[in-house]
Amino acid sequence: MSQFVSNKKSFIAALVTLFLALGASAYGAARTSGLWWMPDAASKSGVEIDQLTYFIYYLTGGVFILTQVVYIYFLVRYRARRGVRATYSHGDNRLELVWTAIPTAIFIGLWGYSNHLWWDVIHTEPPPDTMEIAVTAYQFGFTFQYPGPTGKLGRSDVKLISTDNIFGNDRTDPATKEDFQSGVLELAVNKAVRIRLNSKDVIHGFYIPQFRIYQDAVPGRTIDWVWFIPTKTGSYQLACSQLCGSGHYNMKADIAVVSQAEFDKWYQEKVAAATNATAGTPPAQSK
Ligand SMILES: [Cu+2]
Repeated sequence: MSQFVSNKKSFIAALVTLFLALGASAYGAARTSGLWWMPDAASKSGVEIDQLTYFIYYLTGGVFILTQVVYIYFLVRYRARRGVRATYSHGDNRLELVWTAIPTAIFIGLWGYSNHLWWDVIHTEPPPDTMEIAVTAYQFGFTFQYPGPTGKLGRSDVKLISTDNIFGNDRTDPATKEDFQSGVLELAVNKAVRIRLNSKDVIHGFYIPQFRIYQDAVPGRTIDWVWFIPTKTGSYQLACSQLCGSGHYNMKADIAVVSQAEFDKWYQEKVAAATNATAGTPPAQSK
């Protein structure tokens, strides 16, 4: 019997070790903040979304602790004891009303708060100087298209999306001719960006944890209501968050949030390279 128990113990120990070893490698990925918490918010609406998350977290955490304390107190205080008769209670309507009304009021308040926040994050029009960037998700990557010097992204249509026209550009629109493409999502800090999101094939996810943004890219549909303001310079990763095929695990793109001056320099280089390519001269050196 003791042999059996000892075998069982070592088996459990081996399992725990295995899980810890697997867990350690899963956490080997680079992180920008603590191990057990969300990465630091790096967008304006991300900070607001975090405030709502923390508010709900501390509210429900407080209620949890309070109810558990009362629960344990009652368990101990009214435990079965020799010589003490149990009493039967029919309940109390006034109490019932109170503990139904308070949570209801809290839930309605949370609905109002989150609805207001969501309106601010998504439905409000972005500032007038917002740059629109087209994003196409495909098996297995993301690609970006920026507006040319006039600042206006050319027209596109999902019906025109094909292998040679991954953004579905409408080539009859003159603005399309000056658009240029990039494999990196280069953004200027504190400058609003609106994305025009398309998928070439299946459903993908446009997911940037640090910006607290997640939006599906759906084939046959252009999604143009997501906008955000990056607030911290740095390198981030755009990841696909919808299981979209065998290469899903590696479907990602780099995001570089840089100063306005650095962005302008990058933008000028890209525009010059695109112009030279159209003119038939070799493109200038660019990132
Ligand atoms: Cu994907």
